[in-house]
Amino acid sequence: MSRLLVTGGAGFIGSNFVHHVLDHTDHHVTVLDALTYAGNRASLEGLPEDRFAFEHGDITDAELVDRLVGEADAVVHYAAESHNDNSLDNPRPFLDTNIIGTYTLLEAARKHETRFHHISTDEVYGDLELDDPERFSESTPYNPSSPYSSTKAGSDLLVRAWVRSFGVQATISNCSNNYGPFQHVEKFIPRQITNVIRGIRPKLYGAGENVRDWIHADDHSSAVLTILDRGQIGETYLIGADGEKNNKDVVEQILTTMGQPADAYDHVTDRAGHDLRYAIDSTRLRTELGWQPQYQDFEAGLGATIDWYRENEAWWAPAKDATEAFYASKGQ
Ligand code: NAD
Ligand code: TDX
Repeated sequence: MSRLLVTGGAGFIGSNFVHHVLDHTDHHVTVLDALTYAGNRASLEGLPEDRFAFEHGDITDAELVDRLVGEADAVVHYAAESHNDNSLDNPRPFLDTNIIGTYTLLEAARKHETRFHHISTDEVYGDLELDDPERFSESTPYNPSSPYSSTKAGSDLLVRAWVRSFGVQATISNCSNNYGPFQHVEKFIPRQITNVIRGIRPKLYGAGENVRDWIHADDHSSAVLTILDRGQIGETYLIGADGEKNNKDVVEQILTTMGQPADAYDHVTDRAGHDLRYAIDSTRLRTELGWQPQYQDFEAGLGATIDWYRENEAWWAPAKDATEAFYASKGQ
């Protein structure tokens, strides 16, 4: 049994991870989360009280972080400002949380000699052409495009430096786009599902040719647990499930699954600097650590996600109007 400190555990992927850990292991979990607009305490309801604790606080709070890291056997660091569109509007919180927050955690892990796993993204590698036969791998050079992805790249480099300079026992994973329950309605898939539920036409940026490599959040969780168990200290592992799809196909699939005509969507203003394509080669994780994704069927996973949003309107409704007002102000 281990005591895990999970930062950002009230967010989308962090909460999926907490549920996964409590369902599949006997670890104890403490979540540290600032409950920003993206955090939702309701994503952590019904968890076993003897194995779960919640701390409301900020990862830039060095005193709090020092205490919590000192009490943990391992830190799994999900907390971040995570939305590209917000980073184009106001980059500052991305620097504070993604850079200073990660630094604050690393200093505590260094002091207490605590195992550290850093959650990152494939966006640190920039983007690929649609017809590029190569995919991102552990040796792809960093080339981030947005304020969000540049702060994630910066946080990854801090982790690498703290490993090399101070001997921090850290691993890093860079994952592709996640989908599943508990994702904020600002993100692509939940935005379109909840638009259809509300009778609003889905909104596709630009021509919709951009490709994302989709993985179910539960598969991301099993990969992170695998790296925590068997990952080599100081190493990076890419997480992906061979789920490349362009945005237009995803919107059409949402519409048809929800009983609407496949073309009942609008093209809206494109994202500035919009990355064209992400694609992950997760060979290393599969061959060296023996991980396999369980959700191989995107259509089935998307269908279950649509059902979840239909059944959990009380979870997402409070954020919907403000999110759409923000997008409307940008012509999106
Ligand atoms: P999210 O925005 O849904 O959740 C982020 C969580 O962090 C929220 O609960 C928020 O309250 C918390 N948080 C933010 N700032 C904080 C601070 N200063 N102190 C404490 N808590 C704070 O994000 P997500 O989509 O779940 O992403 C989680 C992690 O996974 C991020 O590091 C992100 O870069 C990475 N990631 C996400 C994806 C994806 O598809 N969403 C893919 C790859 C990697
Ligand atoms: O309304 C929309 N219409 C649209 O066409 C929205 C919100 C998005 N899009 C497009 C932009 C992207 O090509 O859909 C794609 C996915 O957009 P997001 O959900 O914003 O994700 P992305 O920018 O790809 O980043 C996500 O994956 C990597 C996460 O938000 C990041 O945290 C993660 O690092």
